[in-house]
Amino acid sequence: MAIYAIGDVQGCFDELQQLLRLVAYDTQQDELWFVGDLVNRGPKSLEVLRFIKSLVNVKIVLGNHDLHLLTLFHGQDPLFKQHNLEAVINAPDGTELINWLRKLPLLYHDPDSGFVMAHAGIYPWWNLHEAKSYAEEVERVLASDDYVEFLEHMYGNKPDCWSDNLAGNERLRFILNAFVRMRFATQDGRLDFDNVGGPEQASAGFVPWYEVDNRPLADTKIIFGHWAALRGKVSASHIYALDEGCVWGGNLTAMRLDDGERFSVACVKEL
Ligand SMILES: [Mn+2]
Repeated sequence: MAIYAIGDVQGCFDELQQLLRLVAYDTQQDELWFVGDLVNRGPKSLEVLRFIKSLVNVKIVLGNHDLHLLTLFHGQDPLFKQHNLEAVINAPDGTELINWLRKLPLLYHDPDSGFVMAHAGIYPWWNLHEAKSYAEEVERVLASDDYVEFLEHMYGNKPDCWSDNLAGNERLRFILNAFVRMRFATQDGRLDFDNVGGPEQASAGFVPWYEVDNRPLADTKIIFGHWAALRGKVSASHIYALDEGCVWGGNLTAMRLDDGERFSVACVKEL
């Protein structure tokens, strides 16, 4: 049995199938992990959702594009105009897919392998216990019957710094943003939600979140996606970036957790 962690699929269904053939994926024996952003931008989001939902041995965390889909499905304007998710929104099994999606976690920790997975990473000042407990606060709301009301308050770049005193929607928004949108942080706790560039484009005073000093999780193996500009390359130890930007003409990548070997397929260009 092997575990393969797979980067942001973003609707790249054909590349996902190619990748699974490349690793000789065995549905019975192997386990797949997905770092989130299953949908949007790529051509086959509906096929990706149906396929991943059908898997038995699978662990998934939510990404920001998956959350955009929830918002769009409920007819709200997500302040994020570009999408090609109509096929999911209009699908006969759309409600079923949405109800499955919104109950997925923000954080997954596997005690056996020691790996932790979250779409954008773990806020550098949280230990594992805190990260799990804060993730659960948002997961409970998304899984609840009145989650649509929360979607209206989900968007925004403030607050950009954690405080134990945060409450209500501000608290939930910060936790969610940290798990699904984080890239750069200052050494004193602030996140930059605007800059989508690579590490060399950090604004003054900001570093990639995994380079913050004295992270409590410095010795924990963290798998994340989201940051396509990294192209899978991070120099920090125990940090595994899996988004190699398939949807931007890069690769879709899987990492075998047992030995760290990476497998990639190139983006299929639509003619
Ligand atoms: Mn993302």
